Amino acid sequence: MRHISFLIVVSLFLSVLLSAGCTDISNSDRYNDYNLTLSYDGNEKNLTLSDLENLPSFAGNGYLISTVGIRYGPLMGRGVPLTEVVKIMNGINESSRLYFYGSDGYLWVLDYDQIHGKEFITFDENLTELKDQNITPVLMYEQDGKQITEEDGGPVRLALLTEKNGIITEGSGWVKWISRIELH
Ligand SMILES: Nc1nc2c(c(=O)[nH]1)N[C@H]1C(S)=C(S)[C@@H](COP(=O)(O)O)O[C@H]1N2
Ligand SMILES: [Mo]
Repeated sequence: MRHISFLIVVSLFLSVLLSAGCTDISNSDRYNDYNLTLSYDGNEKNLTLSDLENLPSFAGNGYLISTVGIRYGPLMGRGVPLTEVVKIMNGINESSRLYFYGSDGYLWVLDYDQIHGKEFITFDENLTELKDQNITPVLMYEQDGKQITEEDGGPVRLALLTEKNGIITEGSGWVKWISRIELH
């Protein structure tokens, strides 16, 4: 009897240890195994999270509103400007579009002007539309100084950042869990 309870205690202890270990491993795996595919002119190039972190970055303010009016932010984001990403894809022209895919299959498309930060719909905090705001769209890998949580769309999320604060952008462009970008 003593042996049996000892075994139960040991196996309980082991299973707690293992499951704790697994959560840690699977969480950091999401970042270590992260792979972004760039598809352009018949080529495919894969980038890791550290590849992205080693590219030129932009840090700025982010603030989004969902279609049902939920606000996320204000936040500080850092990421690779899309103008840097398209350099890796051998550049773009005025009829180019970028297709951003989330790992859940979500798709959002930006045209040439938007890749350069123009023609986004923006609002102030009273939701009055603001014209001609400069946006810097980035592949965001850091939010408020930390890696982005899975819930917030990490490891990498498309973010519409601004130098000024208090500028609200539409949430639909903030593609979570970016896994693939195609140039069309
Ligand atoms: N991958 C992915 N990204 C996404 C979405 C999605 O369904 N999948 N929803 C978008 C929309 S419509 C909004 S408003 C914001 C916030 O959505 P949430 O409230 O579902 O987080 O994320 C955007 N990014
Ligand atoms: Mo939305």
